[in-house]
Amino acid sequence: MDVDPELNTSKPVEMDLEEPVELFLFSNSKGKEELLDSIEKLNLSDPEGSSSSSVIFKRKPIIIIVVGMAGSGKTTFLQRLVSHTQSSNIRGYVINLDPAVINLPYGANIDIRDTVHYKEVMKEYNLGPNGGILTSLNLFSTRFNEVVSLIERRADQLDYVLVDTPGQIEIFTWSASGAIITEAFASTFPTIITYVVDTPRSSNPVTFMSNMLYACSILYKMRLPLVLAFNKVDVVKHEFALEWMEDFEAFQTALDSDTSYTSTLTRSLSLVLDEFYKNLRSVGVSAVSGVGMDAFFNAIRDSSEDYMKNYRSDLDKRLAEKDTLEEENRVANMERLRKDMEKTKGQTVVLSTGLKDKDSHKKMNEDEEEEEDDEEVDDEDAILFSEEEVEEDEGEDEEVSHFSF
Ligand SMILES: Nc1nc2c(ncn2[C@@H]2O[C@H](COP(=O)(O)OP(=O)(O)OP(=O)(O)O)[C@@H](O)[C@H]2O)c(=O)[nH]1
Ligand SMILES: [Mg+2]
Repeated sequence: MDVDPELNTSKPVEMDLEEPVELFLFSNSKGKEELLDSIEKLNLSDPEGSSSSSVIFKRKPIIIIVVGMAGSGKTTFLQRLVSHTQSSNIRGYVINLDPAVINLPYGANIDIRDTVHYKEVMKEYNLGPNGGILTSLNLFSTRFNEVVSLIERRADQLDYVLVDTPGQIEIFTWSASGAIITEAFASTFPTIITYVVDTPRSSNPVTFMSNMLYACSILYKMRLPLVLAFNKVDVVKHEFALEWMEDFEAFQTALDSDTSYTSTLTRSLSLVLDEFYKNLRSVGVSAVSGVGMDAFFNAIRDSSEDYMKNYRSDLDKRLAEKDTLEEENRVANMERLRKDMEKTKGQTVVLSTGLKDKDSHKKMNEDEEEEEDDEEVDDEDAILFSEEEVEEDEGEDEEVSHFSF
């Protein structure tokens, strides 16, 4: 698989910081109209003029996001998928989202390590390893629309996009950046989650149950089709797992030898999980020997059909709700601006573009003081940043501007 020259580069990329927008308010009505017109054009809540619903959905490529407990074999599985796609003439694209991996056994087209230096993030923000990985992923997710655009441009030449995730599963599955990345993919392409299970380590029924509960929580959190890949079947076959999932009594029998509290709980939980098992596909694979690859890709293809039939409409609904909420916010912002315009009568107002350098803060603070002197302004309606907001935003900017891409 060729490495993508567009993103896979160690060359630092500067963030484009926009200048704050200065707007003059007029007291006469013609000026007001012109002003309102120009405000409409600014599209306050959606500066790029792009809303999620305007994204054109593509049936291809299918995105496969690989998640799983630390050491379950995600990276080795990705390596196996890459070699399988190469030998079967399937056109794939590989993304590594694990900033802490030292040796990657496959050539990633997009590698988070080329954009974010995890050790420097740890040093810079005085973080531990998990905080470092999480912050790196957060920083990367701020530019994830570029990744999606890149794939969109190549969509016709790709069948699958394979995505490796960090070892600590919760960093991806329970973080805001994980949700941003997943939603960015799922709103543009059919997206399937593959949950890699360490089969030998799950042969104990209680461990099996805790692993399944985790998979279940991911299914409900991500609301995308899920394929269970029982990995390492070269060591222990996965038939026991299939039997436990299909036959509730077989699982209860396996628990008989265990009389602890956890076993009683596990017994009750297995009743609940019955419904969950019906909602997923399971395959046995070995990332080392290559067993089960065809079955895995069949499960992915079926899941992608499922995605188109069942999951996509749900996602569309959620995106539409989000759009409605954003529109409401936009209208509220416009109303605040209109009220402020009536009060300030011709004074300079600095609109927040979300990007604030020190000079603009100074200027804003000066403006604020002037305003206080001249006439009373209702604090709630003021467009200028409050001190708290300025402090908060400075923190955010520091994170971006200190960070070397
Ligand atoms: N026998 C066997 N070992 C495997 C298989 N897949 C992975 N392993 C081994 O499991 C260990 C962990 O594999 P990784 O691919 O690094 O697992 P990972 O989930 O990416 O690990 P983290 O990213 O650190 O969470 C390595 O020693 C692999 O060689 C498999 O199918 N069979
Ligand atoms: Mg890994």
